[in-house]
Amino acid sequence: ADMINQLRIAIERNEFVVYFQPIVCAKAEKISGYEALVRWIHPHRGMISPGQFIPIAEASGQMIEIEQLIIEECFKNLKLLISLNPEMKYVSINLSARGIIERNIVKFLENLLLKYNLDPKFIEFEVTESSLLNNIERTVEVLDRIKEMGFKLSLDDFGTGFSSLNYLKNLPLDKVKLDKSFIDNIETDERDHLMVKSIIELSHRLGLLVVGEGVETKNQRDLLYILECDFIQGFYYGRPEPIAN
Ligand code: G
Ligand code: G
Ligand code: NA
Ligand code: MN
Repeated sequence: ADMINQLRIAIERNEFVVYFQPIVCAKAEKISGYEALVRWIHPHRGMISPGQFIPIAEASGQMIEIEQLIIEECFKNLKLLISLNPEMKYVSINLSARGIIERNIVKFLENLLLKYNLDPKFIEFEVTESSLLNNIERTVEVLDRIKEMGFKLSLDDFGTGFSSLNYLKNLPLDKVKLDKSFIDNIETDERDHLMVKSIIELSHRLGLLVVGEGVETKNQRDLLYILECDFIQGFYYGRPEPIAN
């Protein structure tokens, strides 16, 4: 209850800061885009990670408001990010299960595009398999709509949920993000290596690009490159960081 109160105050004062982690083109080794990862800067307790407060905010119904603050922050920062790095192509924003089926999400996004005069091609939304489990029909409907508006869409944490292949077939995706758990042992575990190889091949055949997540070593990067993974994200290239301005 205390946390819920503090979150309410945090929303009022917008104590949330968006950090950006680079997503790098595997071939050119240049930054292709950034994933937006939120942090709560509490006035007394300092930085609180999303793993600590998102589950509570989701349960209390506060996530929608927080998510809208985050999305607006990303729209607001986009021009600055582009000016710092003219070659970057998108900012990728996590969308929660509730956020997707929120009644006004489409209208909210339309208004923000107008307010910041932005081209939607610079924004990508990440959805996870588990966030799609309930209300799949409504979810697909909204994601189709978001895609029609010109935003990009990726499937996050791929391989950790259920019915993954079904989603690859039925969602209007541009990219698949291969979960860190597959990458961790790619050098030593033959089966993980084979899974990654097969998922990349399958994704490409379906016309989807692939991001390898949680890449921490040069060797992991090199292996993914050989397997024709399109993009690399992880501490090897950079941690999530606030924009310097
Ligand atoms: O940023 P890591 O640095 O700690 O993020 C932890 C988890 O929180 C990840 O699963 C990530 O997807 C989730 N997360 C981070 N930022 C956001 C956000 O802005 N919105 C949503 N829905 N999830 C986020
Ligand atoms: O669930 P999602 O994939 O959206 O969240 C990404 C999470 O992974 C964030 O918490 C982010 O800080 C973290 N992350 C990104 N790159 C790496 C990495 O190379 N190693 C580790 N351990 N975590 C990473
Ligand atoms: Na993500
Ligand atoms: Mn992920």
